[in-house]
Parts: sequence; structure tokens; C-alpha cells
Amino acid sequence: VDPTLYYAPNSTATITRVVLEELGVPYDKVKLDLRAGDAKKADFVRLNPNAKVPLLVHDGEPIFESVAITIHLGETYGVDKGLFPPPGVKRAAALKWLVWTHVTLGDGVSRYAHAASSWVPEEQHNAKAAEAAKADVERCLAILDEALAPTGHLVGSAFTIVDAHVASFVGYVGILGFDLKKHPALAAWLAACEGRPAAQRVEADGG
Ligand SMILES: N[C@@H](CCC(=O)N[C@@H](CS)C(=O)NCC(=O)O)C(=O)O
Repeated sequence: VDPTLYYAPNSTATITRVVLEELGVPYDKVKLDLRAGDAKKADFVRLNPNAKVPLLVHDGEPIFESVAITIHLGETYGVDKGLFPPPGVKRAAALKWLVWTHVTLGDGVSRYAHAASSWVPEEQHNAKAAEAAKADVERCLAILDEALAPTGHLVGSAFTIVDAHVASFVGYVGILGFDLKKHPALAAWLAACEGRPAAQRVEADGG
């Protein structure tokens, strides 16, 4: 079945799995064991020189970066279904939130994770850097909460795969220890996205 998704459970590729499920696109899955170094094996690196998941191969074209994959899937399968906006200003709003999530929110999250999280060796931790990163992430969460307050969605007033993608990322921010409950619109939106059948199917299948 085309496309083929290379993924690892509970990784950035989980975002792509949720998006594929929301769109109802049939796809083949290739599961990699990151701890066993599967992403660094020659056959995979030929397809993705970054040695990371997700990777989507569609019609022979290897596509890396989860945002690029979501945009491609949205354009290809989402517009007719009303799950991704057609070209125009609503499309721009979709791109804005997808890019913001990985570039602006993602920068703070990444700095926080490197400075304070259990998946980086403790001797590399840095309390001051963690504090600064935490403040940046908190600011981003407040921005997201304010954006969600009017309609409960990021683009227009109905659910799109932009909600699915960004919520999947924000769920991970919660796992890092940020208190999402103090942002009421964000918390309600996250619970709604996580409760959707597509997200539940991915969760039941290991993430
Ligand atoms: N910016 C990339 C990030 C992808 C990424 O960092 N993937 C991690 C897993 S969450 C990975 O595959 N790491 C390779 C490894 O641990 O061997 C995206 O959004 O697709």
C-alpha cells in the first residue's frame, strides 16, 4: 500500500500516524527500534539522511520532517474531506500553526528537554538554561490557549488535521512535566483531540 510510513512507537512519528488515521488514508507501516539503532542502518539512511522518524515514502518520494508530511497529506487527502484548508489565507493559518509548533514552541521544548529532562545525561543539565526555556514554553502555551479560546480550533471554527498535529506535539509537552491544566481552552482542546477515534486507535496500537 502507498504511502509507507517508517515510524517508532511514541516518537514524533506518532503525530504522523494520528494524521494518517484522521484522514483515513490506508498506509503500510515499517516499525523501527530506535534503541537498537534501526534508524542509523544504511538502508534507512539512504531514504532519510537525518536518520530520524517519521519518514513517509509516497510514490517513490521519501519525505522527512513531520510538518512537511502533514502539509503534503493535508493537500493530497484533506481538502476534499474538509480536514485541511484549500490554498488561501486559511491555508496560511494552517501553515502558521504547524511551523510555529516545531520552530517556536519546539525551540523552547527542545532547550528545556536538553537542560532538564531524564533523557539527557544529568551532567549535561543546566538549571539556569532550564528556567529560561521553561519561561519560553510557558509563554507559548499561553499564546496557544488564547488562540484556542474563541472556537476551540486552530484554523477556522472546525476540527482540522492541524489540531491533530499540534495537539499530538503538545501532549508530549505535558509528558515533559508542563502543567497544561492552567490553560483551560488548551486543556479542553487537547482532551477532545486525544479522545477522537483516530488518536485512540494509534494509542491502542502502541503510539
Ligand atoms: N524535526 C523532526 C524530528 C524527528 C525526530 O527527532 N525523531 C526522533 C524520534 S522523536 C528520531 O527518530 N531519533 C532517531 C534516533 O533516536 O535514533 C520531525 O518533526 O520529523
